[in-house]
Amino acid sequence: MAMTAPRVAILLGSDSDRAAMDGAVQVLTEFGVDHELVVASAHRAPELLDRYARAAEDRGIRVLIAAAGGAAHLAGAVAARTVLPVIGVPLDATPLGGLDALLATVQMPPGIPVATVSIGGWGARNAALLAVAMLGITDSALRERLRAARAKTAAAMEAAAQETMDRGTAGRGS
Ligand code: RP5
Repeated sequence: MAMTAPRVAILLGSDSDRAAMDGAVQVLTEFGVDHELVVASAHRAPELLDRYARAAEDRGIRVLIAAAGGAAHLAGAVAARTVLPVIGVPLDATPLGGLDALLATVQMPPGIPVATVSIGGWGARNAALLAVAMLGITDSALRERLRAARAKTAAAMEAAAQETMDRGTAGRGS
């Protein structure tokens, strides 16, 4: 673990969660947001997780993304140890398809919140986009990059819809 930290940390419950979080790494990289990825299981390495979560703020981390499958207490365990915002990504790692992790992550009792996103790859991307939006509160350049990315997506959809309508008009003839 580096002494000076990036702004976003992605915590994984297991090394086997790595591929599921590729989308988060991709989004953060696209937005130029420095990040680190750490495997720190809440139940298999509780002391590592404890040290990591408690040190995060002083190291300069501003948002934590915690991804885990099964009885996914990782995000809640992290949130209990820091006042930084924690985004939980429930992963599909068991025959229950991620519903187990979703319920474990989203159903935090009042007092210690976890911002829970959708299961698996969708959640991975959305967690990173939410982290970008959170950092954008104080980083106006990043906020503008997020605005531009959304405008680009909307413009691409407008163009595709227009093309479909044009094709339909051409198909009907005059
Ligand atoms: C959870 O159990 C991890 O987050 C992972 O999704 C799941 C399986 O972990 P491994 O047995 O593959 O290490 O703690």
